[in-house]
Formats: sequence, C-alpha cells, structure tokens
Amino acid sequence: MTIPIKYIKLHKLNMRLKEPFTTSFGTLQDKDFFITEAVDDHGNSGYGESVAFTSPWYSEESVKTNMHMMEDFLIPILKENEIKHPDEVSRLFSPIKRNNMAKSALEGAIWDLYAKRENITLANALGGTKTEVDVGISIGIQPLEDLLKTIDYYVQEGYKRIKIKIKPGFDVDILREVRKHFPDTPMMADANSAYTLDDIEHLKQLDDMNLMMIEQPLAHDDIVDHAKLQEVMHTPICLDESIHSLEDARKAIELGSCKVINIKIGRVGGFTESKRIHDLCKEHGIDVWCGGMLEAGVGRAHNIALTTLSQFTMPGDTAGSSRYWEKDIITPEVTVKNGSITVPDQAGIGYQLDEETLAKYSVGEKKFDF
Ligand code: OSB
Ligand code: MG
Repeated sequence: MTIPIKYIKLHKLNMRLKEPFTTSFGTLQDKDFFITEAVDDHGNSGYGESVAFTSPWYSEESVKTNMHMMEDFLIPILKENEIKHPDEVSRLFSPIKRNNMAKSALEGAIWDLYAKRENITLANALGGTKTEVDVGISIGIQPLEDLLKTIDYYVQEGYKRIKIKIKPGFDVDILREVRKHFPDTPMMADANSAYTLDDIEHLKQLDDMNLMMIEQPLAHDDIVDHAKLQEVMHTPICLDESIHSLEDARKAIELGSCKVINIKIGRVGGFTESKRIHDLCKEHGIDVWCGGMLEAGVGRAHNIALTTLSQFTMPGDTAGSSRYWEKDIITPEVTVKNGSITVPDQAGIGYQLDEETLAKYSVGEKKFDF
C-alpha cells in the first residue's frame, strides 16, 4: 500500500539554547529550524526536523537553503511520486545533489508517518532492537575553570563519555589538565576540522591522553590527509563532516582514514543512508555512534531510534532535553538516567509533540497540499 500523504506542513521555529555552544568554527545559541509534518488521510502525523544552522559553518547548508530545497525541489518530488516504503525516498531525491539536511528533514517525517501507520516504533521500523541507548555529552569551548566544572557536573549525572571541543590554542594543554582531574573518565576530542597536516607533531601529543578517539581533526572535505594522520597516530580517528554518503564511508574505510564513524542522520541525507553506512561499518568492524546537531525533541527522538541499531557500539551525543532547552517541544522530554535513554515503546518517534510549546516557538508555517 502506498503512504497516502495529504499534506506536508513546515513549522518554522526559533529556539534559544540555555547556554551558547562554542566549537572551533564559531558560537551557536539561537536555533532556527523546521519541524516537518507529513499528514495522511487518517490524521496520522509523521515528524521530522531540519538540522542545518543559520550560517553554513558546519556544512554548506543553511536554514534558508533547507527551505529553498524543500519548497522548490523536494516536496514537488514527493507530490509527483507514490511511496510504498520510506526506503524509496532517498532514491527519489537522488537527482537533487547533496542538500542532505533538507532531504533528511522530509524523509524523517515520512519514516515516522510510516511507523505510525504500521503501529510500530520508529526504532523497529529501522530494524533496531535495543531498548536502551547509551549516551555521552559534547561540551563546548569555554574557559578551563568552567570546563572542569561542567565536566564534573555531567560525569556526576552519569553520562557515559565526555566529548571536549578543541581548536588550535585550546587543545593539548587543556586536555592534559582535564585528564589530571578526570583520570579514568572515557573522553574524546572534536576539532571540527580545525587542523591541517602541518599540525601532525602537535596532534601526536594527543596520543598520550588515553582518548577514545579524535573527531574530524582535518578539513571538512578530506579523507586523504586523515589517512596519513591515522597512520602515525594511535588514537582512533572518527570522521564526522567528511562523511556524507555510503560512498564516502566506503572510500574512507578503504583508505584507512578513520576507525570510527559518527553518523548524523541529517548530514548523510536520512535514515536509509544512515542504515546503509551502519551496515557497511558493521561488515568492516568500524565502530559507529550517533552524532548530534543541538536538536530539539523530534531530532533527538530520531537519533534515539537510529541508535537502537546494533553497530552503534559507542555512546552518542544525544543528551537529555534539559541540557539544551528550557522547555523542549515533545512530551515527555528526553531524559537520561545513568547515561542511558530508555527507548520509547509507542508507535513512531514515541513522543508527542507539545502543541503549546510548539506554538510558543513558532515563527511561521507553510502548508503544501498533495
Ligand atoms: O561536530 O558534532 C559536532 C554541535 C554543532 C555542530 C557540530 C557538532 C556539534 C556537537 C554537539 O558536537 C552535538 C549535540 O550535543 O547535539
Ligand atoms: Mg563533530
């Protein structure tokens, strides 16, 4: 049976993070994004979330390009084609190059709608079986004293690993200091592509710090130099920005550019491509974990569902709602206990949209009738 989409609605939201979040590429606090809603003729609603930021700092996509792609190209494709299963969406979108976060925002809503129509959880629809997922936390660049306090707080809360953002001038000395205070805490560093091969000798010092991995040390579009760096470092390299597709993952694995892959659903264009990358990594013994884009509740629910797949062997970045927001847009909010999230057992994403909170953050909406 086809999934009879009656209309798609894009809810544009503006939400302010409780605290600014600083990476090597800049500081984020105000988030504009879309909640996508795909509605069938029985009144079922599937939800997705766009994860591009206002400025194209992390990747080339932005809030505006997401809207442009969805409105002018991707929604028209959905209107013109019948969909039997959400796995077909990525192929339908494939004539449109890249713009993966825009694609993923719509594909995710269709996955949720499909799962709700089948009365199964999104996790089960994806083939996931875990009932709990382990999570760590990603901590932004901040003065050392604050950083130590922040880490201490989240270690007490039980998060399974701490990820520290680094950049040139805020790296080796900082991590050494953190290690002194937290000798046994599972820890990693994320450079968000702030270094080049000129920094090899400097980066090699990270090998003494017992890090689980270093994430995306080199350029956002590189897999060749990462292979050279991995050859001379013991610390596993994890790729984030460099992996946009199954093909990227295959090439990175073949070259030895990484030992770990951070899968972000938005960055790779949706759940179907995420599953493909997951399966390839499983075949090659590459560890996988689910990254984050400072999502609101819907994106968070999607990350949790994906993480139930078996090769997500390492804690992800999907922290609890309260780490980011005064009030999240879903009920219940995502909560973390002893570093784990209990996977919801209701159909679809398993969380309800909190209409009142959604309305509070709403800055506009647009409906596309099918
Ligand atoms: O590189 O993983 C990243 C946040 C914004 C942009 C890029 C990244 C991040 C994070 C935080 O590390 C992830 C999260 O807590 O959602
Ligand atoms: Mg990263």
